[in-house]
This record gives sequence, structure tokens and C-alpha cells, in this order.
Amino acid sequence: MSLHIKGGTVVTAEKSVRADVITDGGSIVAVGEALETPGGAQVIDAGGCYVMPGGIDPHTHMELPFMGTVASEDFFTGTTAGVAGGTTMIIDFVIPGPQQDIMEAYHTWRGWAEKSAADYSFHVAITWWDETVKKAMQTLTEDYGVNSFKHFMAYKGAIMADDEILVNSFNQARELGAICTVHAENGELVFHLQQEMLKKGITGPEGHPLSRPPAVEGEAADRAIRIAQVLDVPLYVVHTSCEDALKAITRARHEGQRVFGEVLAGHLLVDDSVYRNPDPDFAAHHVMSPPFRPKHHQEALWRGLQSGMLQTTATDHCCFCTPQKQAGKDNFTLIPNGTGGVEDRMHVLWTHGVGTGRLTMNEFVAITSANAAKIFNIYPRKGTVEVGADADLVVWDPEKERTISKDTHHQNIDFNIFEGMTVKGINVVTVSQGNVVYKDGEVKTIRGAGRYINRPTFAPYYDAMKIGHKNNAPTAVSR
Ligand code: URQ
Ligand code: ZN
Ligand code: ZN
Repeated sequence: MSLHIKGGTVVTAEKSVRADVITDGGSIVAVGEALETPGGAQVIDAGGCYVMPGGIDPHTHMELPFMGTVASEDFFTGTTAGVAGGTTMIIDFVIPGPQQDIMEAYHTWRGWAEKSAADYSFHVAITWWDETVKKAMQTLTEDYGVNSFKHFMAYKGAIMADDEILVNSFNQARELGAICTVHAENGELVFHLQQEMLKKGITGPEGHPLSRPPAVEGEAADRAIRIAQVLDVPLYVVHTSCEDALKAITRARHEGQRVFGEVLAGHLLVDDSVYRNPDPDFAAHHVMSPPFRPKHHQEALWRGLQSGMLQTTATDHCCFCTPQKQAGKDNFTLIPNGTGGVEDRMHVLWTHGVGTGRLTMNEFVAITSANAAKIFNIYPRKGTVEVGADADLVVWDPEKERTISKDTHHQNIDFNIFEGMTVKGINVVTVSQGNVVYKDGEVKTIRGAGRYINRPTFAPYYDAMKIGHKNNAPTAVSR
């Protein structure tokens, strides 16, 4: 299958240039002005549009078993919703239960993900520790293309990693040339504050943000950053939601520590007033962790993206429908945490980022695709438009509009945190592995067409580190 994407302007994290793009099979084979159409190629008219790398969402949880239920979006429906919104790769999470064999969990998730319609990879969570876990980390990096290990500092009594686990896992990750990622909330404080709220008779969703104030996230972010500093391992802070965590990341980066920050589209645009909505179902649908914050945190997060202190955007797409959320109707601590967004991330970031002048188009590509590819070591295979890269592309019409609604989205959830928002600037075509998987409002995905993407470790970096040269670090991340 060959495509000739004609008459567009190619936009990457580095530059914008008028050029055609030709793909053959799953790769980009030519980028240039006024190219000749290869015989048999499908021609796509990109006149007046931008041609950008497909989005990479580095934080999703498809069909996650969590808090007594299973997320309603599976790997096929979730990657289909993703390509409808321009995202052509997700990085999801293997989350072993406490004491569960790490490799058993990995193979279980790999099985679930085989139904994916677009490419995917996995961060692996370290939720407990012994020598078998240490060995499994080595096996995963050497034989299964895993270069990132996740640590939930929240969720006491379930998947929470205490300092002993953090120290052991971070240390092993450095030895393996892997990067560590953290969900930075102090789980002990959350548990304490949850009990305090319940004792006061606060059982509704309004108790959720009250039990997870910004300081709970700021403490954990700084603690993880300090542990990573002492152990000399790169750190990636997921879903940075507030100024407190952003300040911890900013301080470390200004001191030269290799720390990266991720922000969710939701946290940039939705504030904590949602928890005061009189409809408890509406409020419960916004129960995710960290919670949505007061408005001033949103401006700080946008400045974090503009200044380069935050490098990636994600969604933490972890869907639960209303009946599932109602498990916590009498006790907010039982509301399964999570919400959707994989279909809307790029649309809302273009509208409120590029559309407002906060971000250039090149910075948009950086934060929606290229930086995640660089940080997780799959650039330039992913995250750019150049010969040899995977043919994951979007044709982006800056004038096209869409109004976001649960009634029209492709996500398998009966709610949308961006309900009613009109966005301007959306993908009119999405190409995955050189195949048109979305065009003019119609998805054309195939169950199981997605591939598992190996992500090599940064071993040369750590080899260099061992002999003292710090100049061979993971690819410097552009804004
Ligand atoms: O904490 C996470 O990232 C997972 C369990 C999704 N839920 C959430 O509230 N963010
Ligand atoms: Zn999390
Ligand atoms: Zn998550």
C-alpha cells in the first residue's frame, strides 16, 4: 500500500516546510516538493493542511482491572478512539498486583493488547520488591523492549511503592539503562486525609480533592526527584497536575538533573469546580488522581509547557461508565479513579495551545509526539516526518471544527470531561503503519493491526556514566 500525501505543509518539532509525503508499506519513503505519484499509490489531498507525526499518548490504561472493576475501554476501542483523534501510538501500563509475578503480569497485558488497532508499548509498574522482581526488570529490558518502570507512590494497601521499593527499583533501573516514572502522591497522607474526610461525614465526590491537596503531590514529586538524584537515574513524573509538583521539577531541571514532566490535557483545561457540581454522577466522573485543581494551577501548567519544564502531554485514559463510578456513591474512596481523553487530547491542545498563541505548531508536535518518542527512545522511528520513519501521520485541517460530546465520540465511556467544547483544528486523515485508519469522520481500523513497539534502553548512556562521561545522555528533548 503506497500513499502520496500531496500539497501539504510538513510540521515537525523542528521545522515547518511545504512538502509532499510518500509512504510505502509501513514507512515514509519520500518527503519533498511536488513529488511524482508512484504507480498505484492512493493520493490524499493535503492542500491547506499540515502533515504531522501521529500523536503518541504516553499514559493510558486500557481495560485496567482497578478498584474492584475493569476500565470500560479496551485496547481495540481505545486505540480506535485514539486514531480518530490523531493519536497513532499509546504507551500503556503493566501493573502487577502485590506479590504477583512480574513476567506473568507482563504476558497477561500483552495478551490483552493484541486486539489493538494501532501501535502500543508498555511501561511496567514495580509494585513490590524481592530478587525475582530485580531479575524480571533485567529480563524485561534485555528481552522484551521495556525501558521504563512505573512507581505508584499512592494507592496504599494496593499498588503503592514505598521508599524501599523506590530505592531498590530506581537503583536497578539505572544499572539497566532504564528510566523511572512515578505517580507522585504521598499515599500515606492520602489515606490519612481520606479517613479524616469520612470521619467528618464527607462521603461524596467533593471529598476526593480534599483528600489529595497539591502539597500531597508536591511532597511525593520532590521525594522521587531526590531519590532519583542520589541514585543518578533519569526520572519522568506522570500527570503533573499542580504548581507544587511543577516547582519540584523546575528546581531539579535548573540544577541539571535529568527529570521530565508530563501533563494531562484534562489538567490543563478542567478545574476543581467540577467537584462542586450538584450532580454526584457528574462530580464522580471527574474523580481521578491527582484531582482536577483550582484554575491558577492550569496557567502554571501551560507555562510549564511553554518554558520546556514539562515536555509531554497525555490523557491517563482510564474509563469507567456511570454504573461503575456509582460503586462509590456512599463513599468517595470507592469511586474507581480515572476518566477518558485519548480521542480529544490533540484537538484540545491545538485549540487552546496553538489557537491561543501559547504554543507554536512545532511545539505542539513536540509535546504531543516527538518528546515522548525521544524520552522513551523510539525517535526518529516515531515522532517525526522523515524518510525511514514509521508511516504514522495526521493530515491536520486548522480550519475544521468539532464539538466534543459523549454522544459522538468513539471512546467507550458514557461521559466526556470536555463535553460541549468546540475545537478548531483537527485531523481529517489519520495514517497508521501506512494505512488510512481515519478519514473524514469515519474510522477504518482493523482489530489486531497494532504492533507492540520495543523500546531499547539507554545502555550507552549508563556505560558512559560508569566511566564518568555524562555527555551521552538520552536524546536531549526539544520543547
Ligand atoms: O493513577 C493512575 O494513573 C491510574 C490508576 C488511573 N487513574 C487515575 O485516577 N489517574
Ligand atoms: Zn497515576
Ligand atoms: Zn495512570
